[in-house]
Amino acid sequence: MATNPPKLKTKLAGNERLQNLKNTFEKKYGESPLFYAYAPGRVNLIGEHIDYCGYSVLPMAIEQNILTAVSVNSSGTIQLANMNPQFKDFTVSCLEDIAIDRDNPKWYYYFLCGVKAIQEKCGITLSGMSCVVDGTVPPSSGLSSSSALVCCAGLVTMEANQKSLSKLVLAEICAKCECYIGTEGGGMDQSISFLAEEGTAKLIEFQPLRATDVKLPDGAVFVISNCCKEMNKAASSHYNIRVVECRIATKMLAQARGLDPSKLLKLSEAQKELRASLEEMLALVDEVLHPEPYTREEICKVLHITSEQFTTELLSANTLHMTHFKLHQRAKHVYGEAARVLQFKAVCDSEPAESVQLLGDLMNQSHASCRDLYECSCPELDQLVGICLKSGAVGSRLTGAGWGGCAVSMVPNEKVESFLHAVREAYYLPDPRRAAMEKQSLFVTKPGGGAAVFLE
Ligand code: ADP
Ligand code: NG1
Repeated sequence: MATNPPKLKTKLAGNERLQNLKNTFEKKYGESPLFYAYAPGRVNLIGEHIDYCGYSVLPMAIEQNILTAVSVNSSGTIQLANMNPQFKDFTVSCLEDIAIDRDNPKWYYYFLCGVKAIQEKCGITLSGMSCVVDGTVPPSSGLSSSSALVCCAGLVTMEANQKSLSKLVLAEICAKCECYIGTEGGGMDQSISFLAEEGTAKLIEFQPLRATDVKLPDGAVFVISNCCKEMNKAASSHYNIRVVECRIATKMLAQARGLDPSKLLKLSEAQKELRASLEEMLALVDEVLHPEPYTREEICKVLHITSEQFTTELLSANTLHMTHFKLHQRAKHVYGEAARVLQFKAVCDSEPAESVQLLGDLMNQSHASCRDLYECSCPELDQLVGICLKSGAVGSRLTGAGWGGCAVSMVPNEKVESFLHAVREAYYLPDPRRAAMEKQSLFVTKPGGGAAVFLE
């Protein structure tokens, strides 16, 4: 259904975070906020690094979010401030096109991605705004702080300019606009940030974008644990390298089966064109792609393209340096992970007696695939996942982009207390830096609601 994000009445009394935000806003701008908006972060339960290949994913929104207080004015500028002093103030003209510097991914450029989404969609001259942002999603930790910020900014800009867009449209345009920061993301994070509903995880499908409820089993909870190593996607090329490898693998599979590779970009498109099952695609990968890394020369030869075409058509700005490409391993992960998402959903739907164990097994297989085939884990995450499993989790895996950030574990209800205690003892307390971060790094999470506007 094409519904808009909700507008809720809220009381400031008793809400310390909103009250603090309001006080800071008033001190800074000498007026009261007109409204507030928030957008949640998310934890992806299964389906890693497959959204940009066109495959469905299974996230849920978390309680941590980006919250913004806003007033509207005729200054011709957008003024941005942040409750966290690490994120410096920024002012930009809203009468011109919004420029985003992808070589320098400062926090306000993420906000401006959301602003730009509305400017482009509605084709309007934007109103001036004053904003103060307050975030509780740990940055660069796989819980989607960047997209929560982009989505919150999109919602703020829509509301400030009195436009009306559905959650689906907002999710689509924010996903497209976050790419201006330089990462070629797939749209999972923006979709769940707008389409989440309290109490349920969602299967997110793409083209067309759709979100379906997934009822999680009653016998277990999901626990997030941060390995305390950050990985900023836009400031590194890890993420886009994987996007590029998947794009090239698509073309190599297409070429081997007599399809026109120039027309296909995503591994799901190759599957669709070949009318094959995921199992058949896995067999095709084994048959067609070799496990040794491919060189540029070999790929150009197979695809009958020049080195210049290779650079302009296949690479992105921050992957121009790449010389070797692991196509077999990446494609194996993607088709295998896409199948695991469908199996996870099927178990949740059919609720067999051994649901928790079956889901845990799928999560463990997902982590192994991310670690060994997709190589998006890191020693800290592997250590943490190992500790979580030893501490009573039935399944544990990295969540989000990886190379740092968080793991998500499925823990039977009766073991939660002993699990938290054991992980604290084994992973956090022995290291003073981790110990200092433990409170915000290890917590039980439940499916939360999506982005909303608040009025006092
Ligand atoms: P994630 O996996 O959390 O989405 P990214 O590395 O993609 O991580 O993005 C993190 C960036 O998002 C930060 O470096 C910062 O620029 C921005 N960001 C995250 N949280 C906030 C916040 N509360 N306020 C301002 N900017 C934020
Ligand atoms: P995080 O971990 O939030 O940075 C990123 C991508 C997702 C998805 C996951 C891996 C963006 C904004 N987010 O999420 O689209 O590909 O990695 O599954 O690029």
